Parts: sequence; structure tokens; C-alpha cells
Amino acid sequence: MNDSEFGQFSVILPVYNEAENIEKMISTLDGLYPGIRILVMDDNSKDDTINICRDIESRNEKVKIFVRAPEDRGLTASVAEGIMRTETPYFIVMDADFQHPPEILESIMGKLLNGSDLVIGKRTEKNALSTARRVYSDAAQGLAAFYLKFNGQPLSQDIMSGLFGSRTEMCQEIVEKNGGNFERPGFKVLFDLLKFINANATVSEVEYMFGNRAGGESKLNGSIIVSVLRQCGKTGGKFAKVAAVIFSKK
Ligand SMILES: Nc1nc2c(ncn2[C@@H]2O[C@H](COP(=O)(O)OP(=O)(O)OP(=O)(O)O)[C@@H](O)[C@H]2O)c(=O)[nH]1
Ligand SMILES: [Mg+2]
Repeated sequence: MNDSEFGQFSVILPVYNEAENIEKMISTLDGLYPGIRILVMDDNSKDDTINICRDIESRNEKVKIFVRAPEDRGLTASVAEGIMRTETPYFIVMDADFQHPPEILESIMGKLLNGSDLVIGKRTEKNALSTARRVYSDAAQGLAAFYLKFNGQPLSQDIMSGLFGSRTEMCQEIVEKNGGNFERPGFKVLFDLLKFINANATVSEVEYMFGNRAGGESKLNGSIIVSVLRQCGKTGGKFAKVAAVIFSKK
């Protein structure tokens, strides 16, 4: 692929307290894919993330940081806003902590340029997750797949993935119409998009090895797990209430 093709893509990086990773992530993406745009969606980080990004932004017009409204905090809300702010025909969402290998983006871009509406990064193994998180992840995948299948929506083998790319116009329409129904504080924006995407959309997958976080700390907690249940319709909502009580006692 060449620089003008890379210029058709924006990478949306949702971040919260990623001072240990963000500079390296931006320079890695910039180095691998010259011409690519980068949108950092920050939820009022308390560490040095914002200063680092503002400094890069002042030197590189392809990089933009948006510090979000505190009352709309959430990874899903951040990605939804990033999609609305994207100015290129395609975008890719990825974590800023190197758990998603930046090298995989080229195959996502290739599939999008070849006509896929949505390309999902599928984890080939989840060894970087603790046993408890692997069990949770597999259970959430099962519930979400059941929900999507029941509603006639496209499926993926990794609905919980935080790595995916899509067509900007198509997703901006989804966010405009349904963004208010997304589980905005949650982590699983891909699930929200799959719920509302056209049933005939072309969805494809690329496989990748899910690594360990490079630096800094995880922000995943019990309330995020509860929020996945809330995404699974009325029955999931009932389970969510029970789970919320269990997690509140921990
Ligand atoms: N904008 C925004 N970004 C967030 C928020 N919480 C986490 N993030 C970012 O979303 C990405 C994924 O968050 P992580 O904490 O790594 O979650 P995870 O990958 O499921 O957990 P680990 O496997 O432990 O790293 C990272 O780039 C985080 O900085 C949030 O509330 N708002
Ligand atoms: Mg992570």
C-alpha cells in the first residue's frame, strides 16, 4: 500500500491515562503508515497523556487530540465521538496500550479497500487474559452472539474485540441514529455497531495475537462487565442487575 492509500484512514485511539504508551503508539503508527490520521479521544486523563498529545499535535497536523466532556465519560462514547469527528473515508479503532499489534492495521485497511463494510480483529488466543477474564470474555461472546443471531444481525467470532475498522459514512449514520442507545460508558462499542448495522453488511475478520499491555494500568473493572450484560436486551439487563449487586460487594 502507498501513502495516498494510508491517507484514506484515521486511527481512533480511545485513551485514559496512557502517558506510558501514547507517544510510542503515535510514532509507531506514523512510521508504519505515513499519511494516516490519528484521533486521540481522551477522557480527561489525570497523567501526562494530554500534554504529550498536545505537543505532538502542535508538530504534526495529522494528529489531533480531543479532550472529551467529563459527563459523557466512556470508551464507547469516546469511539462514537471519534467516528463522528473522522474526516477520512475509513477509520480503525484500536487500543493505545499495544495489546493490538499496530502491524495488523495494514490487513484491515486492505480488506476495507477491497469492499468490506466492517473488518474485525479476531484474537487467535487470549493467553494475555487471566483465567477469570477469559471465562468472562467467552461467556460475553456467547451471550452477544445469541443476541445478534436472534435479531438477524451479522455475527463475528470476536464481538468483544476492541480492534476493528469500517466505512466512516456508514458508521456515522449508525451513530447519528442510534448513538443514544449505545452502552456509552461500556467498553464494547463493536457490539453496539453490530446491533445496528445493516443486516446485509459485509463483515470480515483478520486474526491477530492479543499481547500484554505495554505499560500503564488496565481500566477494566466490574462495572464494565455488568455493562456488557446490559447490552444484551431485557434478559441481559436482568442479569446485569444481579451482577451489579455481586460486584458492589467486592
Ligand atoms: N476515552 C477513554 N478511553 C478509555 C477509557 N477506559 C479505557 N480506555 C482506553 O481504552 C483502551 C482499552 O482499555 P484497557 O484498560 O487497556 O482495557 P483492556 O485492554 O480491556 O484491559 P487490559 O487487558 O488489562 O489492558 C486503552 O487505550 C485505554 O486507555 C475511558 O473511560 N475513556
Ligand atoms: Mg488493554
